[in-house]
Amino acid sequence: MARALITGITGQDGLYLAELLLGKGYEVYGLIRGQNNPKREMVEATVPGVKLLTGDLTDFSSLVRALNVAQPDEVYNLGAISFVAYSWENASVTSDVTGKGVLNILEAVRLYAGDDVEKVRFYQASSSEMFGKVQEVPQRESTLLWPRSPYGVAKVFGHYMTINYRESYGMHASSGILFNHESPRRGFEFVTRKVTAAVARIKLGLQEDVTLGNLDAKRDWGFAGDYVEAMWRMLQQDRADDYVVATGETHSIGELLDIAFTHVGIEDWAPYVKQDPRFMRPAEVDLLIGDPTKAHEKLGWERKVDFPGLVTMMVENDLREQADLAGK
Ligand code: NAP
Ligand code: G4F
Repeated sequence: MARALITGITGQDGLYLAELLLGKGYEVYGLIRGQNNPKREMVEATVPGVKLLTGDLTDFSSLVRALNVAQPDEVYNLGAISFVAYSWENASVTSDVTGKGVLNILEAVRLYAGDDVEKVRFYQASSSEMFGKVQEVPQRESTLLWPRSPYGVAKVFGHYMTINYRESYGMHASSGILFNHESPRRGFEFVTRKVTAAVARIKLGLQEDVTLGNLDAKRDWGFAGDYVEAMWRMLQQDRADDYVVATGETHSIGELLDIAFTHVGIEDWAPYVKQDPRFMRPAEVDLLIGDPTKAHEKLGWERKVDFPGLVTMMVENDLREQADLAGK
């Protein structure tokens, strides 16, 4: 039975990846941080087969201990401070976790594997946020990186460190440059979930409007359940490599609002949407669109859920969830 260790098990991708690996018969370990993490119960209820180990990406010895217990064939490093807006106000801790945390786990894996350098296959959760002030449209694996946020800068460090461990030590270390991916498990701080939860609450009469930041931003949005499949496929290749995972389409916040509001029968969303500079960023990534050709050709990966399907899936989930919460 193959064994895997996932950091970031309490997050959106950690849960989908754990479900995928459990379904394939893996023994799955998840790293959970903090002395009484409030998400522990949710993880135990959602993916009951996962064995939880305590540890933190900033604590090297906790990673070594987790590796010794889990004895994994595959390590998926999904743990990070992942909210871009937060990273300006918390740049130092973002660098420690999202950047240096990658070095910590790479080094822990290298020491754990010893002479048998390919004993463990490693996945790093890199991000389209690394493209920042985009130098090419669409963005591909070779596009020059120009991050625009402390989060993006930390991800660039982790990305190049992963490549460096592959080239220096021969580690089977791959980096997935994933474009935005969303789901009913997305955190409420991200714009898609903020919108779908608000639309559901407006429809149910629980909220009057929603306040957003930059409505001109465009993203290449896919479904998280599709994207974890690409992570797993990367680690099944004979050679480690880097891959862009994206839909190849870009959509604006306006299109997101159109689909979400229309789905609950509201054609004109303007009266329900306010703007506040509070949600604007000091520097913005305006146009993200990925070229997933390499992932299609080498991994045989294809997305299954399109943008309208994703948004309506999230609105439907939030209608149920918000009605339950309100006792309706
Ligand atoms: P997420 O829902 O925000 O989950 C982040 C995870 O990291 C959580 O489990 C969190 O644990 C954990 N974490 C935070 N600080 C940690 C620390 N010091 N040590 C260990 N774990 C820590 O993120 P996601 O959407 O699932 O994304 C997974 C990964 O892919 C992240 O690295 C993210 O940056 C990257 N990524 C995401 C996207 C996207 O669109 N979703 C796109 C490209 C790349 P707690 O719950 O305890 O805070
Ligand atoms: O949903 P977002 O916060 O996602 P963002 O910044 O693109 O980051 C996500 O995707 C990255 C991949 O490129 C990941 F690496 C990262 O970990 C994370 O998962 O914001 C999307 C866009 C931005 O342009 C933002 O300015 O939406 C715009 N936006 C407009 N109003 C808003 C809001 N974003 C948020 N969070 N909240 C708003 O009210």
